[in-house]
Amino acid sequence: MRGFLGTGATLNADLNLLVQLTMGVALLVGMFLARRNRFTAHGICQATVMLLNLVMIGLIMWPSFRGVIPQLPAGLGERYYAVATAHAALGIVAELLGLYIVLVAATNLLPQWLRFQRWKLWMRTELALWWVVLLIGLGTYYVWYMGPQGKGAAGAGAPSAAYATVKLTNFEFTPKEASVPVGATIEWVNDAGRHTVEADDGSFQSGTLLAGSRFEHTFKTAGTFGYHCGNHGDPGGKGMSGRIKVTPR
Ligand code: HEM
Ligand SMILES: [Cu+2]
Repeated sequence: MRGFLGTGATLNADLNLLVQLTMGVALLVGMFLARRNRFTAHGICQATVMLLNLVMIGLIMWPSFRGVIPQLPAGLGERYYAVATAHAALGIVAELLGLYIVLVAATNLLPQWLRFQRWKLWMRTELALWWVVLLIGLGTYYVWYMGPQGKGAAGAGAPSAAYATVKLTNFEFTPKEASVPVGATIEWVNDAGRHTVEADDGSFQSGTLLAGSRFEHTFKTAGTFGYHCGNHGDPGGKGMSGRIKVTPR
């Protein structure tokens, strides 16, 4: 689904953006709680953020990053892949370090030699690293959805290049051929009938779409992707079929 911030990003990306900003602020609030010696509240606050972020990584960020992995390391010369990779790599470190600190501070699970004593050093390092990751995350959002290619023709009511719609009407895909930059999401909207959207190479597949249903796929690789309706078309542009041209950034 299209997001609510008007940038052409997906709903997941917009949700993640808001939750991440809230959690970043929550960690700062948690730091002030510690300064005021309210250590229980501090611990609950910081641990909640660490655990909630595990959910955000599992549900949104890791699935999204999986689309980037096939482009590595060749794609690292491009901003689109480089910024996401730097973010993900540091993000993994920040999350693991955070969980480790929670383990040491809130449980007795770790043996003595795995426990640290210098609380301030560890927690300050984690907070700084977290904010670096957060900022690179904002950078990822900018490059993916708001940069020169991200926003595309948005503004004048035209579909943004980052998010385009193909309609299924009259046993046809309209437009039959769409051209979008890497990272764009195509949403197929079925007006009538029972159809499917299936990549000729099997890389995406909608299942049966009834009237009014939608399906979307994000293209993270450049190339031309033929697709067809499993009920009324065949691979290779036969019958009810279409093509998405994904251009490099
Ligand atoms: C401290 C931990 C982390 C923080 C604070 C954080 C923060 C953010 C923020 C603010 C965004 C921008 C919103 C968005 O585009 O969804 C973002 C996006 C993203 N993050 Fe993270 N992140 C963290 C960890 C990770 C990890 C561990 C991975 C992957 C292994 C990851 C992969 C991604 C990807 C791929 C995106 C783009 C998602 C999309 O727009 O589809 N992040 N992150
Ligand atoms: Cu069909």
